[in-house]
Amino acid sequence: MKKSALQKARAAYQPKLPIALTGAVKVVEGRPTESVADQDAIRKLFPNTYGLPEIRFEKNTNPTPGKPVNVGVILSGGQAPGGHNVISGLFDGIKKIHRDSRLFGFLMGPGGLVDHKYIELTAPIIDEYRNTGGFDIIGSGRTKLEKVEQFDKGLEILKELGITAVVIIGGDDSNTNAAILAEYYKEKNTGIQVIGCPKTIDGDLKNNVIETSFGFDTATKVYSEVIGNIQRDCNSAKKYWHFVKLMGRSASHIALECALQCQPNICLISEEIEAKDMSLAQIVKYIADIVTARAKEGNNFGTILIPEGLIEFIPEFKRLIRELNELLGANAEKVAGMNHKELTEFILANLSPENVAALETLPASVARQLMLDRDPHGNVQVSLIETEKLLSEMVGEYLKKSEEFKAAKGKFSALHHFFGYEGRCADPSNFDADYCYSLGYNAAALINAGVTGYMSSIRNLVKPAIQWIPGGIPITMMMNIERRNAEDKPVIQKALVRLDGAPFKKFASQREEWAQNTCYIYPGPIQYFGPAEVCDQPSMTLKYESQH
Ligand code: FBP
Repeated sequence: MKKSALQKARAAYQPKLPIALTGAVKVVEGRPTESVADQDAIRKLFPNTYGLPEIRFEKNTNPTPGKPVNVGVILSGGQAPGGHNVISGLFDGIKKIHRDSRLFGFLMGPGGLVDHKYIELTAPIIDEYRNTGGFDIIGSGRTKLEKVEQFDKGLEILKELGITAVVIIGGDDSNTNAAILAEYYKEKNTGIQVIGCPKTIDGDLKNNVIETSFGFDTATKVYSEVIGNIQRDCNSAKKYWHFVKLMGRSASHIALECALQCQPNICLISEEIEAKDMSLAQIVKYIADIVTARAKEGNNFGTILIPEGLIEFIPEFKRLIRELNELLGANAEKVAGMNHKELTEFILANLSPENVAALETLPASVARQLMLDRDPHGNVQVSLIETEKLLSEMVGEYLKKSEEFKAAKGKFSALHHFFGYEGRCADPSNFDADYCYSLGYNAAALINAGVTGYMSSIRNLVKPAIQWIPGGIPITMMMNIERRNAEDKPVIQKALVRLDGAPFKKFASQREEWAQNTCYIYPGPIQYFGPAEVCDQPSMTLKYESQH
């Protein structure tokens, strides 16, 4: 593979490890755990993996020699910077346990396990990918690993390759499936361990015990660089309003982090909109009022950050999506064979009149996306919905009728951007390079400790890497019961932006100032080499969260 000069220099970067992982480790067990909610139901569903203790690793002064182990690794879901480092950390970790250990990568996501598609990851392959972005070393996919037939099919290849541990690198849904797989393999006495790793740029796989998912740091730094560039252009030309939609599926963590880094004029936070029960019309008015206030001072320009999941949080559309999910989930077999026209007719004939009305307020393209485009987990594919255009069109219409805007001699000209794929495969920041390598190395320690159904956990992340605390968290501890595809399912609780959390409070305390005055920050590109205060900083979200 041909490499850029930066990638060549970057290949030599040695990711930092927590001190506890630098030699042999000692397992320190904490108290038994409980799931975050619905304890009885989760305990019943996971009789073999529920209630296990948290684990912390400490340096071991009296190590016992390790045995060789064959491990399988799977990348699941959307790409996130640092995935290759999780794999290289895992590789180095199992080789450290015993040099005859072997690592197999299942190709193109969980489907590779079921379809028996794999490669052995050897040192020359691993070395090609150290500190690089992307998931191309083995590819990723969104096949849902949830059926017994899939688990049994996977078992065949695991046995054939002598694999006794599988590491699943994924988001909340994939780690939920990792927990189900761990429970099944334990129940069947297969001797196969399953370990999860917290991945997603969305930042919504976090809780009291998992401080952040990997990839969030790099992706938000990439988006913030580009938003900063746009803001500088905006402040130079002073003639456009830039509507910037940012990835993040449901939660608004990415938008919030970019707002803290860039200080745009407006940033919508879906969780706040839901909490305040704001309708689409009220959101439009909120934006139009700020556009008007700036126009009064001759500032006919600005930047607006929009989380991609917004539509799902606006109460009238949330109700609509909930009913659509129930309807499509309950009629899954029936609708499977329908073409778009038949499906649309079926939906319109069966939805409540209130929700048909909500659907009709949307442009046809958005309505179609809500009805028809779902991923394998049944989620609305929010990245396809052009909320930035929907909002700017509605704001434009509102301003055309506004006497106040006319009196201010305001002008409104909008440009649209969507940042998502631009950041998902960037070369990991030093933070993500170190964090991911540690997560992978730590997963090897969890395998060596003989546990299953655990997520690799590295804590104390605002401190220098050497002080990070490695360990493992039972995945069942993060679970609750939620309604999915018309069924109650055990799932890892998604972390939405907390309105009482320090990052949101910081933003809320400053946004009026940012709206009226032009307070842009231009963060510039990620720096990989140079002083620690420039290169080794965690996200602002992590910093503010750790202060409270
Ligand atoms: P994961 O939750 O799998 O990490 O996905 C993150 C994400 O980038 C979301 O932000 C986005 O909505 C989605 O993937 C898009 O996925 P795809 O490219 O498969 O449509």
